[in-house]
Amino acid sequence: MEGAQPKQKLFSAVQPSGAVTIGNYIGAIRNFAVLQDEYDCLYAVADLHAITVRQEPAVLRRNTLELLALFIACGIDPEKCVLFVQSHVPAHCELTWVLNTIAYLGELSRMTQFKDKSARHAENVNMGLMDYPVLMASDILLYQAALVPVGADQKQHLELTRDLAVRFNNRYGSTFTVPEPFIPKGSGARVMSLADPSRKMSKSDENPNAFVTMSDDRDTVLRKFKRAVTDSDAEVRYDPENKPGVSNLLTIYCAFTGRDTAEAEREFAGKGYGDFKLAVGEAVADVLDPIRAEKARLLADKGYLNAVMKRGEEAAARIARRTLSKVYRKVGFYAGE
Ligand code: ATP
Ligand code: LTN
Repeated sequence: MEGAQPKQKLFSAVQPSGAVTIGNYIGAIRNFAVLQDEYDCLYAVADLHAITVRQEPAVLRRNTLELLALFIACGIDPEKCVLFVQSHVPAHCELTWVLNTIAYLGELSRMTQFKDKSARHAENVNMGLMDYPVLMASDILLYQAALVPVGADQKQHLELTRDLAVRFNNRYGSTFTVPEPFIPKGSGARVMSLADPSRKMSKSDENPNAFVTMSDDRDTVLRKFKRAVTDSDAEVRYDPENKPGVSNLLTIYCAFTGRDTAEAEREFAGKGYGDFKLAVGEAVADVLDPIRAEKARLLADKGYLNAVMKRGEEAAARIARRTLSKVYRKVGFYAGE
């Protein structure tokens, strides 16, 4: 019966830490719009997370607005969802402090992303980098989210979030909803680098040909796919073990066209890699072109974006405050008589 059951809450976020890649899009952002009718969705621009690696202040400010515009251009409707900037809602930092007291150094230092980023930013292994998953847990738990759409690389952080929620609930009484990850099925959950298909596609890769960003124009997209690493046996076949480059291109092709792997293999049977790469590039550019145009249109209307942000902040803060008050009460903070 329509309206009989309140919708479940869903939360996700993306860091404004640079150009958003087609990996971010396939693994996360694309699903945000798909889920908005079925769930009560909150989506954040995770600027607090972004400063765990060094950011240029003016660039961070610009990227925050760009990411908000991109969310909307990718189909997230600010009338249906709560769309906000993480640092605008102080409860994220406040809950992080409390959760820090039940998070163990051992579990945080074991996180793959912490180990990776510590190695990549050896000159700046700061506390924030280690505490990153606790802040992420706070994001999710503040809104009592049941579902969290993320790419496969965030699964470990989701598990930690669940552990912290259960630990808190056991110690202080039922407070938090224990969330489930929502990871896209199959290989689309992890888009690999075009230059080295053994690594995930990452916007912080030093080689710009390794990734395609959501703002790359058609020529750039086609050029990057033309240069993508494949192999020497000239057969378009899905075999991630032995043909990681071609398999990654097939994954991308299928994600952008809605075809399944077998269909795509048939389509390119007997064709060379040149034709295949061109078709992948065109499929991607066909999706990116209208998104890029819509994003540019939105960025020209700052007043609108600021209004969306403000409305999102108010709605998010209201929900977050409720959870935080409950947490403060449970841990024994004196609130007056
Ligand atoms: P970086 O690559 O700089 O470490 P990131 O892209 O992993 O950053 P976010 O911008 O916060 O970090 O990621 C946003 C979302 O995109 C997350 O849900 C993440 O799981 C997803 N994601 C990131 N890279 C990929 C990828 N290569 N394939 C699929 N999903 C991805
Ligand atoms: N760490 C995430 C971004 C992020 C996030 C969240 C995702 C920050 N807070 C809460 C889901 C829920 C990443 O994708 N790199």
